[in-house]
Amino acid sequence: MKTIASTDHQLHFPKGELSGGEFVRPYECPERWDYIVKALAEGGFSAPLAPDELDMSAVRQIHSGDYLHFLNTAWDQWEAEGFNGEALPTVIPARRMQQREPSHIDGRLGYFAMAIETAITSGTYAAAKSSAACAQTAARLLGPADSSAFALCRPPGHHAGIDLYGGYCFLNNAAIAAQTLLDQGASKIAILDVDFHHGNGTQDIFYERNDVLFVSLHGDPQHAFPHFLGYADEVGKGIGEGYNINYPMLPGTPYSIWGDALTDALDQVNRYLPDAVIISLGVDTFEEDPISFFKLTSEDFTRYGQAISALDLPTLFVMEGGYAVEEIGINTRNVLSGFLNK
Ligand code: OKP
Ligand code: ZN
Repeated sequence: MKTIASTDHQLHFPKGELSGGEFVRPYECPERWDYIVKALAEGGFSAPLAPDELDMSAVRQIHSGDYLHFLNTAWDQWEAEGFNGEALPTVIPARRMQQREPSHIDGRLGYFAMAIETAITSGTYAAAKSSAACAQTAARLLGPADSSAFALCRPPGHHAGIDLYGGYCFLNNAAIAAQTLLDQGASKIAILDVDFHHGNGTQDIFYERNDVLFVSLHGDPQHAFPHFLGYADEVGKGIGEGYNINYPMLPGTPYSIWGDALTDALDQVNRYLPDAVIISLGVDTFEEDPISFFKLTSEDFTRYGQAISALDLPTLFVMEGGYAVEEIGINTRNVLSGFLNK
């Protein structure tokens, strides 16, 4: 299995994340990437390949033009305003307020934010584009020679919606990969999101479409970020009805319960008869993850990698979260080795 990864991820390294009312060193940090590369090398995986240049045509089908313009200009406008810190929103268009993009950068940040912990810095958009390029290049690899691939994306993508950033995400890498496969001639793609957090962005993007099935296993939004999406009664809309499936689970969920949800989710993917499956791979379901509440062990990652391989479909793994940094490499590798049965 080839890995696509870019050192340009380093262009995004905010100093602070707003957490528990304090600025802390971001959980989503550059070393996450290093630990994964190291564990893959130690496991005998081939060295990562750099992505091709991002083709924006797939990106423009996923994200709105005003949102992409915002990402392209936010940092420069923030700097021009003379602010000293990293760009964070402070005001949000809440209920009964105007959903209209203002000119001032404070208003623009709030208009496009779905959460306010995530800073934009000078290199953020370049890093986000390199991350999306990894997913797109890996998607293009899928074919007779490569039945699976791993896109080592950083920053992650599944919280980024049509016109929303936050939860460490700016461009929805998995969605861009799915659109790339559709543009290449696939007719149906399934996205299975096993990150601890609900993939609100991916759900948003495909909610009214039936050419992408979105299935997500995650912490119940009553108890877990992103709190405002991810309930089981969100089933899709219009022609998309029936093509969105959520499995919210409670604090303390062990593999005995999570694995049953996965079995059901894999059945749903099978029934859809997709041309390929994209796994939004977050390993923050790990028992020692500092910001999550499932109880999967390192061995459980191998087990579920094996279960995914039984789909017998072209499979693209797209990296999302995982914040137990010293274990992120092992846990990620275990999923991929389980999948490859090695
Ligand atoms: C990104 B991905 C918990 C705050 C959560 C944001 C989490 C983003 C996760 N107190 N903050 O899905 O792994
Ligand atoms: Zn997550």
